Amino acid sequence: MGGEAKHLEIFPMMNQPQSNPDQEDNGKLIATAKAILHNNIQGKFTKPAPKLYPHQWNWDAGFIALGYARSDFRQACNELTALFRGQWANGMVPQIVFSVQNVGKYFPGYYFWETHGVPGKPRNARTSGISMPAVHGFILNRLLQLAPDARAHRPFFQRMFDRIVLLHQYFYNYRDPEREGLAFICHPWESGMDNLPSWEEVFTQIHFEASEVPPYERRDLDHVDAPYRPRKPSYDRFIYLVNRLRQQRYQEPEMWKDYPFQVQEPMFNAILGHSNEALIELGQWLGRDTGQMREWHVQTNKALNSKLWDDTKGIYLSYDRVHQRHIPIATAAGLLPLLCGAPNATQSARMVSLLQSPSFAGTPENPAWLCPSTALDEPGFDPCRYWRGPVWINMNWLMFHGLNRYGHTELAERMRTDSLELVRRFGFWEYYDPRKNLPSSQTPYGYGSNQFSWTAALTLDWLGA
Ligand code: 2M8
Repeated sequence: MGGEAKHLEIFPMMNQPQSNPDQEDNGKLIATAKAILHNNIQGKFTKPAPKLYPHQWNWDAGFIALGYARSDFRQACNELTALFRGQWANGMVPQIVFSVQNVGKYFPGYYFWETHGVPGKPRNARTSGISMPAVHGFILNRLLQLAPDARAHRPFFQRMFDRIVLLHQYFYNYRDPEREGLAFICHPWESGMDNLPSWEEVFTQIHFEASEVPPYERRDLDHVDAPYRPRKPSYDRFIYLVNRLRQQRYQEPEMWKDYPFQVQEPMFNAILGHSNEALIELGQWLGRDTGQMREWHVQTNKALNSKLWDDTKGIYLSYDRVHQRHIPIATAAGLLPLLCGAPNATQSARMVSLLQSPSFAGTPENPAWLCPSTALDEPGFDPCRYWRGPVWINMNWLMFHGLNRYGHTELAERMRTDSLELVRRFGFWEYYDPRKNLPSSQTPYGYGSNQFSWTAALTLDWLGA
């Protein structure tokens, strides 16, 4: 049986009719997407972008693995293997595993993080000192479904399963001190959605002297214009937090005692929850005891609802556990508990109507591509600035699966077609302007890095290539 036919069995949603007039166009998209991934390969792993991100990033590696799953399964496995070389003894998988070849090309680089010699950090990998969303469980499960010969790859799946369980143990042991079922993030970079207006709300509560921000020089602005990237005050705060962590030599749990940024975020926990479910399935296949994962899964879903659901807005919100307050900002991340099955039918219906409302979909006069990262009517919304409003393909991909899970297949399909249309019209950008009606002279539409790896990889996954 060919790879394509097998794929159609597993993902019936993606079964495209033969007469699709976009077939030829899809062929070009597929070829370009594959070339992008190929060009971004750096030894054993694939960089997120040619220049802006010259190392291996944590959740990028997961999405990127899917881009290889059908055409080069070995490379798909390499991506995860390379990332987990950076796993710390306590289970933490770092946000970045640095490539020795690209020293000095990204800030903050390995030396800035000062993780060298930190107890528990692997000696043979250069890493940052924080983590990222735990996509690896459900990525591994999809790889199992797509493996050309799953039994032959059983040792890989076994190894990765153990590593991922260790990562989940880390989140539940070190990032959930009250044993609520919700892991906290300690830095906006851990959310993957670095510049959400939500983080500003937390930052207004954190006070520090200018002298507590070590001197630094940004490299991102060498590649991307300033209006599309975080502003200086945000960057100062990012660096202030890194400095706090490195001063503590990353020693958990002691360092959390008076650490000011501890946020329970819905997407981060929904991803963890969805990966719990995947680990249960994988564990069954491997003949492992999955009791612990079942407990995690139930508890996380419960806590998402009891603590992060906002019944007035009809969306999940982040909770700042240091300042003990919810952050009342609607973001795409607040819809993503659809992914792990947390919402009940009423909650999911409310989120679906919010997603179709002017808050996310715009109005007939000013329609939007789905899905803006920050709701269009939030004061912090900015259509061009990183995570403040632009559409991200990985968020859409997650949302697509969440919506399908709840039977909202039409809306899921819109998430997919909007994404593919953005890529087709404007190229493989890191993020896209959500406004549909802009005159083409007014904006480049796509922002950040072009030839962006996860945009290419998830396009391939959606097209079954
Ligand atoms: C962006 O984050 C990095 C820091 O981790 C940066 O801006 O320098 C985010 O979009 C993040 O989600 C992504 O993983 C990373 C690499 O693509 O870039």
